[in-house]
Formats: sequence, C-alpha cells, structure tokens
Amino acid sequence: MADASLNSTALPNDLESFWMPMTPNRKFKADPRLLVSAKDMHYVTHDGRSLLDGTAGMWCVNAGHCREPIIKAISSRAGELDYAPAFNMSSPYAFEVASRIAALAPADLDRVFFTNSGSESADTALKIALAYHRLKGEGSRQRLIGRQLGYHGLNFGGLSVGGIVANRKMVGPLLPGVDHLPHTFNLEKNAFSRGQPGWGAELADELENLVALHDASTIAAVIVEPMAGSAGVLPAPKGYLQRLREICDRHGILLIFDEVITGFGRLGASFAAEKFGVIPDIMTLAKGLTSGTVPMGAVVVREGIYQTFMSGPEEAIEFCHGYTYSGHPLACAAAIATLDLYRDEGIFENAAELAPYWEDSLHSLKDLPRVVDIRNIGLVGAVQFEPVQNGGEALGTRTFREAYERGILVRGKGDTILMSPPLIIDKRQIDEIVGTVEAIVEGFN
Ligand code: PXG
Repeated sequence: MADASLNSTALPNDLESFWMPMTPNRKFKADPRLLVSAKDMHYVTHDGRSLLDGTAGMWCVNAGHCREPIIKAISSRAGELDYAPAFNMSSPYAFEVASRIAALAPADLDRVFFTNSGSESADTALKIALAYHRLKGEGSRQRLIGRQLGYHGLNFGGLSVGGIVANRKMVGPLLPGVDHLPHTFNLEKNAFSRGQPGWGAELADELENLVALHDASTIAAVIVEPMAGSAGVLPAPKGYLQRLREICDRHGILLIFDEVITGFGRLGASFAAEKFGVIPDIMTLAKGLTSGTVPMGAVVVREGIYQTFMSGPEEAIEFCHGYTYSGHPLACAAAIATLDLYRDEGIFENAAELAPYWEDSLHSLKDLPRVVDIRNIGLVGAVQFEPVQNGGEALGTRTFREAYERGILVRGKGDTILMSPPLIIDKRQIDEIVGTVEAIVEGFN
C-alpha cells in the first residue's frame, strides 16, 4: 500500500497498518492513546495532555525520560559510529559496557553476553546452561525448569519456561523437557504483605520433588524472577530463593535469575541478587540497562561458566550464538551514559530511600472498596481488586483508564494495577499517583 499523502504527524491518519504487540488492536484503534514526547517523570499525549509516568514506560525508564546526558551520548555516537559488526569484530564500547556491568554485578558474575531484549536474554541464558553441561560432559542435563506465572519474554525458550497461560496456549507444545515449579501467589496466606511475604519458602522444595521424579542428572537449570513482575508483583517469599539456591547446589543445577525488571535499582539495590543475598549462576538483564532508550539486553554468567566454554581449541568459536545487534554502538552509548547517571545521581539510593514511603502510601489504600491485596517491594507496587462478575470491565483495567483521564499512568492488568515509576520520583509525585488511585477506587462501590 503506497500512499504519498501519508505523512508523519502527531496524529497519524492511518492506524491500520501497524499490528500492535500484546494489544487488543481493534479496541485500541477505536480509541487510540499515543505518546508524543516525554521529560523526566512525564509523558505528553497526542492530545497535548501531561501524564505522570507511574510505570517507567514498561518497567524500563529507571533514570527518567529524555535525560540530557543519555540524549547527548546517543546522538554523538550516532554521528561517530553507526554500526560495527558483532561477530569477529566489535567496538571498544561493547567491552566498556561489559566491564561496567561486571563491576556492578555481585560476586563473580563477571562475564557478559549482549542481546537486544529480555526475551533474547532468556533464550540466551537457557542455551548457555544447556551448552555448559554438555561441555562438562553432562549432556544428559537437558531439562529446564521454570515456574507457574513466570514471565521470561515471548520467544520460544522463555515462553516454554514461562508460566502465563494466555501467552502459551496458542502456540503448541513449546520446548520438550520443561517443568514448572508452583507459583508463590496465595491471597489466604500472603494478602497485604509488605515486601517479601512470610509464607511460601517451602514452595521451593518442589524442586526436590522434580529431582526425585526426573533425577538430577537430567536437569540443566532453573529460571525464576526474584520478583515476578508481569504476573502482578510477587516478591519471592522470605527464604525461598535461599532454598532454591541450596537445592540447585546440592544437585549441580544452574540457577538463573531473570533480572530484566529487578535489575538496575528497581528494588533499591543494583540487582535483586544483591538485595536478597542470593547469587545466581546466570543473570538476565535488559530494560533498565539503557533506561529503555535503546534496545539492549545482557546475560551475565559466573566466571566458572565462562571458563568452561574457553576450554576447547583456541581457534574455534566457543559458543555459536549471537545477534547482528549484540553490543550495538548506540545501545552501548546509552548504557554507559545511563550507568553514569545511576551512579552520579544516586538513583538506586533514591529508590531505596523512598521505598518505605512508597510502601506506606500504597498500603494506605487497604480499606478502600473491592481491594483484596496490596503488594510492594522497592519502587514496585500492585493493588489487586475483586474480580468483576458477568463480563464487566475488570477493575484494574478500569483504574488504568480512569487514571489516564486524570493524568496518571498506571498499568492495568485485569483485576490488578501495577506501578513501577522511574526511580527519580519524589514524595510529592508518589502522593499524586497514590492519591489519584485512591480517588478512583473510592468510587468502586
Ligand atoms: N523477563 C522478564 C522478567 C520480563 O519482565 C522479559 C523477560 C522480556 O523482555 P522483552 O525486552 O523481550 O520484552 C520481561 C518483559 C508487563 C510487561 O507489564 C512486562 C514485560 C514487558 C512488557 C510488559 O506485564 N516484561
């Protein structure tokens, strides 16, 4: 379809060609919501309204929008080195970002493989785990274990270990040899927990049952989010990750933390691994690595895993994997400027300092009508409402819609709203978000 009259303005005159991801296309196109610019904590909509961003875009804009140092870094790099081949060549910038990530990551999580998204990071991590065991002469370790309600992106590997049914059911049996641990969501035991819930560490023991069923010699890796984000903000119960770590150690199973959301300050520490004091063997990253400005992901592995790959003939490619845009120069410029900003402005520290205020503010909504749970950790929060009967609009979706009308962006997912503001937020802006949600929810009688 060629149409010379089409031009690019704030209000496109054709919404049809773009097949939007993870969106009810027809509903959206009947009532579009477009964002045309952004600065710091705010977006501007196509109809010129300001929106306070309570979601950091999609959990990624941790440093705030359109920050000057990041803009400068990306634009000057674009004029200097647009692209460098990623295989057999590179740019100095990719090495610099890798060193910076290694310096930030805990323990000996020191070797960094670049991807372009969280989905690619998940698939890369799973492939590394399988190949690692094979290189060690344990090629029978081919099973992968995820968790119910887990989200590791939408490529085939991440989807296979993920546990969100709507994403899985349309596309066949997925990877063979995959099992799932039970999820940790439990309203009866854990409703209105502040931070990590007290009940649920024993759910990690299900891994022992899977070992008993399949034998450890068939299991390569376990992948979990230290805080399930997409499923509705479910921080790991107290002691749960420690138990997973112990069981993995006992049986030679690699432990992968998907830190695509929890990385880069979201929980008030560099990574959830640091916050919870549990070191995985492999960590997947994306989103906050560039504060959402240029697509970039990474997989960080412990030294021993990298060295296992380095044990073959020196002229051979050690791991036949990678992407055209792995370590893209523009993404590297964005990542370095972002990491500098995080450090220079104490952005993770701001998140840690504000987390108790955020927690108290969210939990002040407890007695409002139809609220069945409030969950939080770091600068992440969720409010869950009673389900609506007879096919009416779910209250999370309704809250999103009404908050948008009132100039606040929260994420509505069925019965739940999710919030994860940029980490440069202040107390007044927290009041604005929570006050707006309160005013809406007061009307739910
Ligand atoms: N792992 C985790 C833990 C994620 O949250 C991905 C992997 C995939 O990342 P990419 O970059 O391939 O999208 C994610 C992505 C939401 C929502 O609010 C969550 C994500 C993406 C979009 C929306 O539920 N997480």
